[in-house]
Amino acid sequence: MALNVFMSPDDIRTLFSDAMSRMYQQEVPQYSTLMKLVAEVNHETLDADAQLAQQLAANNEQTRLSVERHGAIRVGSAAELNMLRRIFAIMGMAPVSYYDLSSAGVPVHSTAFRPVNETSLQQNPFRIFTSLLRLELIADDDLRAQAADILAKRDIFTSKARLLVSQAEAVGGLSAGQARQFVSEILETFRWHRHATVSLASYQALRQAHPLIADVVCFAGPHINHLTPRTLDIDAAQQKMPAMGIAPKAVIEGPPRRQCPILLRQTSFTALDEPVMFTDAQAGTHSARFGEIEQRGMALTPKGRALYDDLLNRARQAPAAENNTEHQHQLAEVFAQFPDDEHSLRVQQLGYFRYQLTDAGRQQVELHNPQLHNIVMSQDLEPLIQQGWVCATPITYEDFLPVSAAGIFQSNLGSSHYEAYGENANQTAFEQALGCAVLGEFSLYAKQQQDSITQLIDILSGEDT
Ligand code: OOG
Ligand code: NI
Repeated sequence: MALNVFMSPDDIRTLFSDAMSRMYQQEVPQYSTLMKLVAEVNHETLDADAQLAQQLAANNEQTRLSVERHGAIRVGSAAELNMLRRIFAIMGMAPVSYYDLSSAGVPVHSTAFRPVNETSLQQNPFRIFTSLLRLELIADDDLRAQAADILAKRDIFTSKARLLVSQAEAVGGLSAGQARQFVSEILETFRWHRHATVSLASYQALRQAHPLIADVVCFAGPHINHLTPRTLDIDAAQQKMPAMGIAPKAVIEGPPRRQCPILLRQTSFTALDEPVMFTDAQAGTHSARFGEIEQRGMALTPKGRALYDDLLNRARQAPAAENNTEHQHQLAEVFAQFPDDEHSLRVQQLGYFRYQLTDAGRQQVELHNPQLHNIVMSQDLEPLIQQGWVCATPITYEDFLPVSAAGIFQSNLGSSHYEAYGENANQTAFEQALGCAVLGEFSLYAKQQQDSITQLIDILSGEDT
């Protein structure tokens, strides 16, 4: 089959992201409300903030904003995770980063499947935070064996989905028709099931061990548990949620509000209590599915991230705040030590930037300004930025934060408190289940930054014609 008859992985991902969004809007109407609210806030924010609008334009991010979202699923076995990796690969989504949630009392470890190259991210950055249940953390032997047994018996993929994955792998892609069929087949895996696959008593026993275990083990598949649109002003969105009938969680996770947003800020509404039928015809409820919104800022270098982690730890040592206003106030005080202007963030190498020639810079190249040559030789871009010949735009953070993710998980586990499982990270076991190593987020951002510099230097040295 000739290459050009395949639908591009980016286009398949967009079909999938749209289909998931439509399905979740039908399943969880509050998600539609959130989408409307976010669209409204984004519109108002862009109208009021010309600089932000310009930054999005410089990063080619205006188009992706309206389709941008992430989702989350939880699977029960190595085989399930492995198959998901193959499915997501067809949509141009690769596993990035390893997240250990066990230290926060959640018996899973995770990765995020997402596009990694710049054009794919610009088109549609759809990400799926994917967690694998760690049965070895269930203390009770019988319960652990029972859970393993239930999981071993289920197949969360349709046979057509399996067939299309093998075909795509064999020939290197899917035709448009196959791609549409593929998306509709894999949608089945993420659908909500009102009927549990176990009796009420089994459900209760697993739930007693940990609600998350029950969520993963007792259903026919890994229902999508939230979809998250990206807002440009999470404080405004959080404030507007109650008026639209949605009660947000107590605090916004992540860094405080800043002039130069960093990493990721998130808020959510708590999981719905939904009716479930058990195999012994008993009725009950289960809560798994919720809504979330996020605001994305600049990706940080390892040095910037270390500072973030350090300040966040310090802020978390203070007694928990009563409400979000107070929490944000406490955070802001501690984070006063994190530089908040682009120049400092750049020269102290705390964040990643994309370097591009400005129109004024292009003119200088055309005029063969000899100053350019000297600057290129010195490998120092700052003078060019000062002259206005080069602009540096923050690179958007595309990943997740383990402490925030733990906060989101926990806000959905009800009022009970769950003890940490101790230092239990096991990236090797996770990667073995996955079938490959996860990519490191820092090297991806460093490459984006370096690619922009290489391109720029080529133009400045007249090597790009
Ligand atoms: C995933 C929670 C993590 C995020 O945005 O940090 C997450 C889950 O509850 O399965 O989605
Ligand atoms: Ni999320």
